Amino acid sequence: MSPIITAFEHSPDRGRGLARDMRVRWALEEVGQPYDVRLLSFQAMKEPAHLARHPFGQIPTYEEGELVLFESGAIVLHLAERSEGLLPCDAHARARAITWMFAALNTIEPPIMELSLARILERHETWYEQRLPLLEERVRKRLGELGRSLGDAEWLNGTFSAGDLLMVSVLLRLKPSGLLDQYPQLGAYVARGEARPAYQRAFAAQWAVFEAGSTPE
Ligand code: GTB
Repeated sequence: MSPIITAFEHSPDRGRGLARDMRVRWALEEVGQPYDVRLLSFQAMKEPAHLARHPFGQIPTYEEGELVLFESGAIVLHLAERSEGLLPCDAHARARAITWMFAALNTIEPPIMELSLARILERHETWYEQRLPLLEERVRKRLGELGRSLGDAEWLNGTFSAGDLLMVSVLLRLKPSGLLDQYPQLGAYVARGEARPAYQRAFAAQWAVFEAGSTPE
């Protein structure tokens, strides 16, 4: 039986692939694992059936028989550990790839999320214009450091890994802000991720959900 993931029935990102089921879909596509999707309304996400899968009532979750996981990073790590293609075999290279997974989620994603949430939720606050440069500067600092670390390499750790999958997923959230355009090397890195056939298949799958749910004008 195929594993089941959960995703938004109506994603607020309107099919742009920014919700966190996208990284799980991408990982499933990279390892060639077919999967089913349970689409949830915001209300269903807070009901007992889903809270039994996810203590915080969020998406994505992952069900594989008796095993139920939440947290997109943990799901991607689980998939990467039990398949080939997302983590190198060499022990040191594998540990470094996992380090990049944590770096994506713990060091790069938080300032990007803060900026992104401010742009969406705080736009009309009196202090928004004052706070924005501070939030952007925090993101720029990390982008500069990440760019230096990537250098001229194609991927962060030699070959493509789950570290790149999560890092590209996190950086994609910056697209609407235009900040990524100031770091051409990182822009090219993100474009390489987006060009991967597995990414394209995952994107098309979540786009199909958006299209099916949108009413024609
Ligand atoms: N740390 C968890 C993980 O990585 O899995 C975070 C999961 C999470 O934030 N899930 C969000 C959710 O379920 C969806 S992805 N939110 C509903 C709730 O908390 O009640 C976050 C997200 C939402 C919308 C956009 N967007 O519109 O662009 C992008 C990302």
